[in-house]
Parts: sequence; structure tokens; C-alpha cells
Amino acid sequence: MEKTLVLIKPKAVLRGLTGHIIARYESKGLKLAALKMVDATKEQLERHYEEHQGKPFYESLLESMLSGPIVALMLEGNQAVSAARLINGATNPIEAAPGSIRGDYGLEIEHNIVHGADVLESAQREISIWFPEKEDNE
Ligand code: IDP
Ligand code: MG
Repeated sequence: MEKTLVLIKPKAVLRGLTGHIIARYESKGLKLAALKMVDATKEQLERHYEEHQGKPFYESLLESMLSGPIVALMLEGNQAVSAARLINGATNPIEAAPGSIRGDYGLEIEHNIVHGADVLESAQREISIWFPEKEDNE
């Protein structure tokens, strides 16, 4: 079954939204395959966001991801990558549809409250960053 990787970003964890966010994926039918709270390292975030290195928002994105604990989720289900992206909504919360997580819980693109892997290959790469211990159990 397809797996994807979601990160609940520090600001959402600090706002106490973790349970609400997880419930969105679970009620859709995605299964929690793994979950952990992590104080991310800069090295992990540099790997995670390597495609964005050099972009104007890169440094502040990393800073924001280092501002508190992250909750990492491995979700499993039919077309899990696309399903989670749709539940998350558009990158810019102003454009994200109401009913999506980003659409319902924020206003600022830089501080949208969840990350979701964009394609299957990214999901596998990101799972290896946040759940290296799970790689053998694919
Ligand atoms: P995604 O999270 O929807 O896949 P990406 O383009 O991969 O969007 O961007 C990664 C993260 O970088 C976004 O979730 C958002 O927090 C931040 N970001 C993306 N574009 C901008 C921008 O134009 N300004 C500020 N932050 C941005
Ligand atoms: Mg992305």
C-alpha cells in the first residue's frame, strides 16, 4: 500500500492543532503507519528542503521549522501521496480551499501548518529522513 510523509509544523503543534490535523487524515481513511514528535536538526531540514536551497524563503523556512517540535506522520492508503496533498490544500493558505487543513488553519504561506510529500519518489526520500528506522519494513 502506498505511503506518504506529512510533517505537522512547529506553529501548529504549539497551537495545539496536532490532534485535529491527524483526525483529518484518519477520517479520510488514511492509516497512521508511524508517528513521532521530533526536534528537527538543521541537517535533517536541509535534506528535507534541498529542492528549495537558495530560494528567498529558504532560511526563514528552516528557522520556522526549528522553532519548536515537529510531528512527523507516515500515512498509508490508496494513493496516499495525492490524498494527503488534497487534504492539506494549496501551498498558499489564502488560496487553499476551505475544508483543507491549510485552508482552515492559517493565513501565511511561510507558516502554512503542514508539509506533505508531493510525489511518490519524494515520499520515499522523506520517509528515509524522518523514519530511517522504518526503511526495512517497506
Ligand atoms: P508545498 O509545501 O505545498 O509542497 P513548496 O513549494 O514545496 O510547497 O514549498 C515548501 C514550503 O516553503 C511551503 O510549504 C511554504 O511553507 C514555504 N514556501 C513556499 N513558497 C513560499 C513563498 O513564496 N514564500 C514563503 N514561503 C514559501
Ligand atoms: Mg513541496
